[in-house]
Amino acid sequence: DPYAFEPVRSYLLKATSMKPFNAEPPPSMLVEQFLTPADIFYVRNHLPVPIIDEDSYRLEIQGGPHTQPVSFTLEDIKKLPPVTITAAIMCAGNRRSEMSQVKPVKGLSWGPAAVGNATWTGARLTDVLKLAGLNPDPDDTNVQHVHFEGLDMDLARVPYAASVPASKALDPRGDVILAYEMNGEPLTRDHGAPLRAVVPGVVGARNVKWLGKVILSPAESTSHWQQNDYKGFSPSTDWDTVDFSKSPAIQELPVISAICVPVPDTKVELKNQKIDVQGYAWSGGGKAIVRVDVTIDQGRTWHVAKFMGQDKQAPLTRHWGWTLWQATIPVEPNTKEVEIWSKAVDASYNTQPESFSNVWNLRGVLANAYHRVRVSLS
Ligand code: MTE
Ligand code: MO
Repeated sequence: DPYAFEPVRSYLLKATSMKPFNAEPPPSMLVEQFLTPADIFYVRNHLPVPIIDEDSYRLEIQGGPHTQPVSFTLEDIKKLPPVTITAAIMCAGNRRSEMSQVKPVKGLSWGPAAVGNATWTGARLTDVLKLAGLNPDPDDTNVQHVHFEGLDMDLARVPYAASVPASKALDPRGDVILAYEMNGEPLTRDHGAPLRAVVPGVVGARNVKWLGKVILSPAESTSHWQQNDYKGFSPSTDWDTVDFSKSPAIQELPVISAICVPVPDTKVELKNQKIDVQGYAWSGGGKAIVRVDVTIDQGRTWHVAKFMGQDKQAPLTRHWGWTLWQATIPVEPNTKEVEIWSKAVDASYNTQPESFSNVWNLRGVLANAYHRVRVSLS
């Protein structure tokens, strides 16, 4: 059994699949703190967790198709100046279960908690490349993409792999790091120990765990996950007509918010005839969240949420972390039930689509419509 050596996991994680292991925490736990503890941070594995001995671990760097790889130990990486960033990582399939209510989709049935926010400490990718004697010119057309290969492999020994545009990876302000710590602690096995790529502002799938190899390339990764998965399509595209070569790989995710408190379909006790609503919001590409609007009357009245947690130091355009928000909304007397909606606005004034019907896609990715939560009142 290739899954015989999986790590021990928190009982708080709710599994969407066991082999490979995929799980998310109860959404209400996400809003309890700005930094998501590693043991309840969602886990998205495509393959068995690899067994890696830190002492014999090597990271390979390949500068181009015609060069020999250079390899580094974990110690080599740790000697480089450490950098800490706050970044949320979100799966492209976060909130897929809501999209599948419109029409079935293919993919793990994620709720709204396939996302977490953490600090990540490691070496800048650009520093590691310099250590390898590489300092690619931003205009070098032979370096258009940076590939990350994991040490987790399928039965044919094909590793998990993905790539990101060189314009992101090689920009020192892109803040791409090779991380060995999460929230100030060594990375755990489920989150990529001993080293993972953190590509802030970019979909989870490109944040490669158990990093084995970095390759500078003129072309994108040819991996299944880059080419034939994690892409968006028209609501009219079905499995008979889909052509994966026609859509770009998802990189920056669109703006999203979700309500984490109250829990859907529960009975809520009002305080002073008001309902307490809490959630998270985030946008890809480093775009800060500038506003979250909440309504309990289908948008006749929008209440602007208060921000409870946000990385205040981060610039508007390099804001990798999520925003936690809260709203206290007055409820008309004798109301028996409410449907709460949330929508976020990012620094580019992008906002969320109103419903899933017109953003539905066969893989159930990019599920960022208004979040709608129905509760009864006591
Ligand atoms: N890296 C490797 N090597 N193997 C994987 O299966 N899954 C990716 C990404 N990196 C994956 C990987 C996906 S799809 C996501 S959403 C994130 O890791 C999840 O990171 P987490 O498990 O630390 O939350
Ligand atoms: Mo993912």
